[in-house]
Amino acid sequence: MKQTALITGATSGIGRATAHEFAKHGIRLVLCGRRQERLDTIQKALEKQTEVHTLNFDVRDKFAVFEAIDSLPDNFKHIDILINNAGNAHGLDPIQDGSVDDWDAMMDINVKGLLYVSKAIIPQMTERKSGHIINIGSSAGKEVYPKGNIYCASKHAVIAITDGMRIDLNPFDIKVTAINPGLVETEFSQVRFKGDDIANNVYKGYKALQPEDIADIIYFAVTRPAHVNIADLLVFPTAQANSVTVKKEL
Ligand code: NDP
Ligand code: 8X3
Repeated sequence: MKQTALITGATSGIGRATAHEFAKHGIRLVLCGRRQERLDTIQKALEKQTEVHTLNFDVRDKFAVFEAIDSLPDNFKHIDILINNAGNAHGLDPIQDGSVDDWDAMMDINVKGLLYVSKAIIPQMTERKSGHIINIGSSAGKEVYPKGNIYCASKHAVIAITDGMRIDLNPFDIKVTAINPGLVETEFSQVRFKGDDIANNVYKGYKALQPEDIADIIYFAVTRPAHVNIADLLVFPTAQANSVTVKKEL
């Protein structure tokens, strides 16, 4: 039977690449994000390959999350695969100089937003005793790097939540996976540095992961046999050994 995937943060980067990868394989798509124009463009491109429905909401707004997911038409309501991908870093500052607004954004989007979307989807999965939840964590959820403080905390929380989900959803045969990338060339640094030129240098001098590399891994994870769950995966570009060790040729 045709599967349906709901992807948050589908307007850019890893989420958009995953939408393209899933569409190639005929997976029905519910694409979420705040930028409607982009959702429309992606929908138009992918509708040649699969059925696509878009939802426009801010994951920080719990009422909007529940309302949007509740509004899904019958042929998109049954979600087999949830990709909790929406998220970003906001700022890169020592803790003593950090902006409270940046901290709020990271905890509200990366942690609480992921929880709201999960809360809206999990009941149908437990009822059916099936489903696959993939949370996009980060290498920043495995180690803390200088000035990474709250972003790293939010991604450590994503990994803890993923582990907790896997335990609590174990009686329901629901797979739960964390995929934790290192440096991926997306709009991530544009958002982190708020459009500052620094963002243009983050991926220079080495070959960073591309969003398609992560999409490929996500597709691999969702196509394992029923008895196989990729629980937790850390993936770096070859040039990266950890958060602060990157072989650059500038
Ligand atoms: P992008 O900035 O390219 O994409 C982020 C996506 O998240 C966009 O589609 C954006 O959509 C969505 N988003 C952001 N804020 C909200 C919000 N408040 N409500 C709804 N959607 C939101 O970055 P990436 O593709 O790199 O990031 C995707 C995930 O991967 C994030 O969780 C990030 O932390 C993680 N990650 C990224 C790495 C990297 O190096 N790039 C490495 C490790 C993990 P819109 O603005 O339209 O709402
Ligand atoms: C994104 C990778 O190293 O900027 O999660 O935190 S990093």
